[in-house]
Amino acid sequence: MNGAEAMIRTLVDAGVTTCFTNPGTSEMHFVAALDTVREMRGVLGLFEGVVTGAADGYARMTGGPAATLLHLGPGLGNGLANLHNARRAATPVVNIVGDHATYHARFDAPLHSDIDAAARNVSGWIGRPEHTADLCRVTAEAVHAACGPPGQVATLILPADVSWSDGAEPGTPLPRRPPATVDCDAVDAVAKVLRSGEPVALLLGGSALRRAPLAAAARIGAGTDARLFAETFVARTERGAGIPGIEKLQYFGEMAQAQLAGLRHLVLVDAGSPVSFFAYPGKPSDLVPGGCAVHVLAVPGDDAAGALDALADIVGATDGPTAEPARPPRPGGPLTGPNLAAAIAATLPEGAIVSDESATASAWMAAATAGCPPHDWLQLTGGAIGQGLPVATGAAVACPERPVISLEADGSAMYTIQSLWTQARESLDVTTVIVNNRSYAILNIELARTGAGAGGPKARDLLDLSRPDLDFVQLAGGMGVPAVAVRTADEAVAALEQAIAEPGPHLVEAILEDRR
Ligand SMILES: Cc1ncc(C[n+]2csc(CCOP(=O)(O)OP(=O)(O)O)c2C)c(N)n1
Ligand SMILES: [Mg+2]
Repeated sequence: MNGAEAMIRTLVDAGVTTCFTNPGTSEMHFVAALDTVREMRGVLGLFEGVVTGAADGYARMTGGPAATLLHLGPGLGNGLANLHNARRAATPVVNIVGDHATYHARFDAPLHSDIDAAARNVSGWIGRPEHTADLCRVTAEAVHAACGPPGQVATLILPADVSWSDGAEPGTPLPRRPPATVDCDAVDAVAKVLRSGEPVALLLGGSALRRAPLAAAARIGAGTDARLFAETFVARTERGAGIPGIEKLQYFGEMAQAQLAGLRHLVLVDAGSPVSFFAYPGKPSDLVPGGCAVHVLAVPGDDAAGALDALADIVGATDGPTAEPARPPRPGGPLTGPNLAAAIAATLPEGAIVSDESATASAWMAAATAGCPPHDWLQLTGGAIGQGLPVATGAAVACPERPVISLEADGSAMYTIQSLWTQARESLDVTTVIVNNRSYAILNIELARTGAGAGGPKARDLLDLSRPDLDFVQLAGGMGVPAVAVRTADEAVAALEQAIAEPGPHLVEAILEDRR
């Protein structure tokens, strides 16, 4: 058996059965071997940012990694932004990067570059097997490293001759590790803080925003005076009617500061200590109020749900509040941001997976859907835009039985618009809603906030997406995705209902009246 075939068998045996790829010559033996291992699915992405973002979305929904297959340093480079987002999401990814044959490197052929240097920035683990005999052991280690917990990007650099040579045997999967139990002393210490009578809040992130830990957190909130916050950008939140809804820390630092003002204790539950997303002249980076002590209940990789349960048993009520069922009425009138959000909330199917990269429209979307039937909400975790469409694609591959709604701002959409082609190729049930404000609207706000001034015509031109207007209906049509443009709230509701009712991918281009 050659290295490639044995490697794919090793991946499958370790539970990695989907490979998102954009391959090249150095990956041809891996590509050929896919036909010898029935259980491995290959999914083509037409840009590496689609491949890496799809692997992220897939793993957010399955909990286990997909593999990527990228073409040397440039392919990895193209995929880097969404690997950065995956790293910030603590997503497990087995990131396979093909390389030249070991003996070819010294000739410095055109595609040769320092792959390790590029990989280091996003990878928690890097392996480079030099011999076919080692390949499957290293592959099993890569899966093990990717899974954590916490999940991480494990990059396996695969020289072409290691892949094509014979003499490989599939490797034995390594056992998956469970999350680490938080010890009783740490739980007791936080219980004491909660009983201190001083103003205290829990900040939940990562694994703590799923249904069970949210229920435990709500019990703690109901049994004490503790306030509950969720991190601003989270890989996956379970939300909707019957699930506790938790106030998010706001994106803008001064708003987050106002939310946290007066606290004497902040308890982190799989969350980072809050910091401003960017530095602004004269404004603080650290958002923890002066005189507020920071405590850690659970770090990434810990059993945050178990820790919250134990804490709730000590200080919590038997039950906590959950979100009331509430759908806004179908909106009418012009297509404003809030009206579009209401149209989405009026039509959101139960069990939907929402990939939210709607940028300035996101707050409306989240507020309008809070009481919709239960659904998952996937966000941009690392600030590198161009993630929403790939994440939606990967989530749809992972969960073919669930509808995926991809809320996508126009500017962000254009980074990885090729995702639509993969959605068509794979017949994925994704409804993409393009929030078209013909603008990098957030940057118009940031221009003022950073103190850079109001911006002259040259500056404003760089934040404007007109001349020519992007036509997403044509872009989608050219990639095999049926699409319609809507300009009123009624049209939006009708288009969404049709797109959601029909299987397969659809795109609704929502042309907002209140453009910036
Ligand atoms: C990879 C990457 N490049 C550039 C940026 C800077 N950036 C942040 S928001 C933004 C524009 C967002 O515009 P759009 O997606 O249309 O959302 P809107 O602000 O209009 O709601 C840009 C270019 C970024 N965050 N990530
Ligand atoms: Mg925009």
